[in-house]
Amino acid sequence: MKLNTNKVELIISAVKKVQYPNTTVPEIALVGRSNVGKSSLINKVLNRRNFARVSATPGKTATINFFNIDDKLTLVDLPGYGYAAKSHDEIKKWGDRIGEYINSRHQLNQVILLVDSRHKPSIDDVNMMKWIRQHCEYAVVFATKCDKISKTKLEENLELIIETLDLQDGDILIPFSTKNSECVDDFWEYVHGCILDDDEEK
Ligand SMILES: Nc1nc2c(ncn2[C@@H]2O[C@H](COP(=O)(O)OP(=O)(O)OP(=O)(O)O)[C@@H](O)[C@H]2O)c(=O)[nH]1
Ligand SMILES: [Mg+2]
Repeated sequence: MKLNTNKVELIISAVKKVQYPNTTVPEIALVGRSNVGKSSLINKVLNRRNFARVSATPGKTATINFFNIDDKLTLVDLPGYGYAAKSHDEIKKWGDRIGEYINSRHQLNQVILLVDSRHKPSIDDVNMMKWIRQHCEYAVVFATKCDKISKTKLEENLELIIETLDLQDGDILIPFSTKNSECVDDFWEYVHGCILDDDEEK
């Protein structure tokens, strides 16, 4: 199944569950720390400049944004977690918002965890991975901003990510950078191989 990535639209920016769209196609959600590059990845793979809103200030994405890709796939941009400068109440509200979505969304095929390729995954990332282990067949992790470190350092850090998140055979770990178009191909290759074509077989 081929996807027309020029045919994309924002379905809704949702806050509450009642606002989630009633879709029937496979869905992929991106989770990760605030500022890790979730919205940037969506813009890059869709070849749009500011479709999903990006900011150098953490905490940019406050709503759950559902993108319709060619009526065949829904990509979901979630608010980031772990942004310390927000008030406790706000952090809780956002955590609840992400929790409500991932725990109730039956359309969800895969939650992709994004971690910064320059750093050791945080305790929040490790907790997120525990959720993924319980709910997904295998884990999918994108290591973002890999243009910001050397190849050698990247190799080293990928090992650290594997270790910290306890990645296993069958899990997927893909380095990603918005500066490298090959990463776009890697993303779509994963989506086709694991989500769309796999779904057709069922
Ligand atoms: N150099 C480089 N910068 C990146 C990359 N991905 C994201 N950034 C930058 O990182 C910052 C944060 O990116 P966002 O896409 O807004 O991050 P987010 O995960 O959506 O953040 P929240 O919405 O706060 O959860 C922006 O300044 C981006 O330009 C990358 O691959 N390479
Ligand atoms: Mg964002």
